[in-house]
Amino acid sequence: MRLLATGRAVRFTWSKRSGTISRAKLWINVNIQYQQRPQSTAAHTAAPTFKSPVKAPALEVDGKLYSVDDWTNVPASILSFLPRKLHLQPSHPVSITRQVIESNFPSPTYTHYNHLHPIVSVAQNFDSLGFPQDHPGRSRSDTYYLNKDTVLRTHTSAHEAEIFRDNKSEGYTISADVYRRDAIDRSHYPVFHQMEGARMWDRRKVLGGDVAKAVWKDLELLPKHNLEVEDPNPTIHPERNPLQAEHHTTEEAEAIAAHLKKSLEGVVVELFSRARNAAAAAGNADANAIEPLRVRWVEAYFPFTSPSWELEVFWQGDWLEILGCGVTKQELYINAGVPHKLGWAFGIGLERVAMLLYSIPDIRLFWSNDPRFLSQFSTLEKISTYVPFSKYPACYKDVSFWLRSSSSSAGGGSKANAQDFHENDVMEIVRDVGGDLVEDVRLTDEFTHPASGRKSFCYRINYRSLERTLTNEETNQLHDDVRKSLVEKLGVELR
Ligand code: FA5
Ligand code: MG
Repeated sequence: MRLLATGRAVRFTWSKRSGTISRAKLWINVNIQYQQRPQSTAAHTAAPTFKSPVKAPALEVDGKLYSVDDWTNVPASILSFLPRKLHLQPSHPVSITRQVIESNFPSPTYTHYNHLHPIVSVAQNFDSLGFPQDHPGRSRSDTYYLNKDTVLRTHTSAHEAEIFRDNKSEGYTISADVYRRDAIDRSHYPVFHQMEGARMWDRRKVLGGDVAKAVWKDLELLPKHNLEVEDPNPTIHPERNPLQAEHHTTEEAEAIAAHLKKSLEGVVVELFSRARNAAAAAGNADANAIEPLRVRWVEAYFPFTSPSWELEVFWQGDWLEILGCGVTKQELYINAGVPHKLGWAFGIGLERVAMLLYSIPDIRLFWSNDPRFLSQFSTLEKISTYVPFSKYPACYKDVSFWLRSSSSSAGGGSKANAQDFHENDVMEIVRDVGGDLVEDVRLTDEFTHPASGRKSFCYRINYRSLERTLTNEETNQLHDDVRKSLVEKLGVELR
């Protein structure tokens, strides 16, 4: 869930427990080389190694120093994910999924970039893509900042501009880890992997300068499929999904959109036929569970494409969004010094696709080092339905609290009141205390006191380990710690 932050949050009381540090101690040097996550997916409380003070307040990551300021909000627990790089781990489902998708975008038309560093500038992540200054994605409630100019990339699109500028091939894919402050549930995780893809055509190089014709010709070369995809909307809609009329003709946008959609539908067909063949080869009744495959295009908005779409797949009774895409904004090519190019781009969530491909029920599993999970995956030729090793019992616990009223926070400034409260702050506190022992967190009640105007929230936390049964004492202790942390960090009053 991404909400618009209405106030500037200035919260710095990070807990020792999660390995983060208070504002007074920001000279601390976090050397994440020593912060591999623990062997299990259990509570995610890897402590950073604190080294001797450096002169200026700074954070050290991968041997590089980042100055710390009012924008810094990245906990050490999140930095500890940087070395994992699941998309490069042999036999990991995220890596196998990457390779299956890459095979649909072959070289030399497409160059594959898989080693781009996750720490990028605000300019790369947002400015280069035309994000407006007030876009909610820029807020500290949605994005992990190392400092005001530097973030953990929130998407692989952060590298688009530099690769357009590099101008090496007609297309590319970028696979990488990305980071977002987000909801907690089975399909959302603060670290996940995306693959970006892009394809462009050069006005000066296509036959007779006819881009639309060249694109249709290339489309004919794509593998045919007979998947029926629901696509009820017109390619271009003047208000909802406009043509970049000053740069493209309708024919050009139509051709690029058709090539884009056909390419991505080809990916879906490829993934599902592999999954179905695997299930059938194993004589598995689940082969039928994969059919009928329902897929649909919906209109979308991104600051760097127009028109834009998302592709959704019907999964476990609901529509699951797997990718966003569109016709690349011409300004990106112009700013990258290749104004004569035009084309499409997409960004796909690799975990989301891997969950569909292998029937993996919970996104936390990807981070597991449990051999009962990892041993089930081998190569892209041998895809098989994931067999859960067990389903351990859930334990639901509620926490209700009042936000501080605006008047009581006046002067304090650092605690949540109704203006600057953001749900992602609750999510991060729960994540910091409970780590992967939390399956999901849901808002179950919201209430405004009629007389005082104070706001109250109730969240239901589902504690469930993927690897063992939690004891009562353990869940009680975790929940108690969550409650304390909410009071300490958000200044809420428990009910
Ligand atoms: C983007 O990130 C755009 N950069 C995609 C794009 C690229 C659009 C190029 C146009 C051109 P979005 O925020 O929707 O878009 O994320 C893309 C995909 O990442 C989603 O469809 C989903 O599959 C995956 N995703 C998003 N948030 C999470 C999360 N918290 N956990 C796991 N997967 C996620
Ligand atoms: Mg989206």
